[in-house]
Amino acid sequence: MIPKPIVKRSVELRELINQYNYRYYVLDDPSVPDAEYDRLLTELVALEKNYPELVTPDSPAQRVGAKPLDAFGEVKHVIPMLSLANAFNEDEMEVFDRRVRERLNIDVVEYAAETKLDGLAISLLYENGILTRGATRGDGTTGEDVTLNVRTIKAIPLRLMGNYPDFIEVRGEVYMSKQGFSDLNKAQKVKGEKLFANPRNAAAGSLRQLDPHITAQRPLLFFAHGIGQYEKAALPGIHIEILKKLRQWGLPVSPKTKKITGIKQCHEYYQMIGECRASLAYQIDGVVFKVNDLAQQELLGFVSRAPRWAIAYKYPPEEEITKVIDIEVQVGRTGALTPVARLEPVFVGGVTVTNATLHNEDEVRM
Ligand code: 5U1
Repeated sequence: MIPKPIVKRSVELRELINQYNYRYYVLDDPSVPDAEYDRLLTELVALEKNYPELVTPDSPAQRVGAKPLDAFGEVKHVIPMLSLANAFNEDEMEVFDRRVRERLNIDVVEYAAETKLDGLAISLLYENGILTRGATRGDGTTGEDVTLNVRTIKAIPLRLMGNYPDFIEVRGEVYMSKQGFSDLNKAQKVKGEKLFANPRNAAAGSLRQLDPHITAQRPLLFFAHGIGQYEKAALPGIHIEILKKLRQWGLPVSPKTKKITGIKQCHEYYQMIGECRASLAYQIDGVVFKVNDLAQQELLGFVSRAPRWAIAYKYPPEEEITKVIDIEVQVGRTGALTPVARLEPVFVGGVTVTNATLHNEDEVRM
């Protein structure tokens, strides 16, 4: 028999740690210093080590612990994970809005406006409030089972809070902040290990590790932006309201998400996010507009693996000016010669760039 005060303390610790996680990752409003959080987690790990009967799979002390896998299993997405059609300028955005209005036979469309993170699409399954599966998008129909790795991401709750439905599939993006990426590359350099080209590659490479202990050391974050399978009766019929629910259940949702009306507000949102893009803690490559009403989404349907009710309005790549200090010629394994420019370090898109492969002689000469 485990002494009652020990059981009580373990329950208390789990609740406190989950609450602190919520404040940190969902509300972006930390309520305790990191050292205090670490102290409580260490205490819980020790309790669960001394009394293994106390262990519950959703305990915050059980995020890491699994042995490395030989390979990832396959996951079939019951509802395919779609991609998004793109707009690259105002005209293309207006064509999208006009088509939506025409198909729905309405004058003005209400949209949910979101930032488009440059991360890795992921599906999270919660059964009776417990995270039971995490899967990558893969080809949209079949992804990889990365449950053990997803469990190590502190921003992803192992147990939902409040009045959650019995069954829900949450979809979103696993990503790395610009700072997390820079710190990771510094640490990789010190260890003499491979550097990542950008935060997206770093997030993807970290989530696809066969050893969850490695994933656990990587600064991965998560934003939810939608749902897959769900019980219809359990959720509101408005996308923005669903995101509010996800947030209440403990899932991080981008604070930039906004309800807007009509194409003029689409342009204003695009402009507003564009102006603060460089100062965001994470990389985005555009904004996403989704028809807010789920019944209207259903009427609009899909075309070639992309919904007709959503569009990604892309920003041009971030640009900076720097000086070429030198050009070296690298010899590949096959003997191919590649000129590489050594650059005066320049900070662009959250990354310090020091080298550039020179693929196109015409552009280099300009
Ligand atoms: N914010 C956001 N990103 N993103 C990517 N929402 C969102 N929705 C997506 C994708 C691929 O797809 C659904 C519209 C199907």
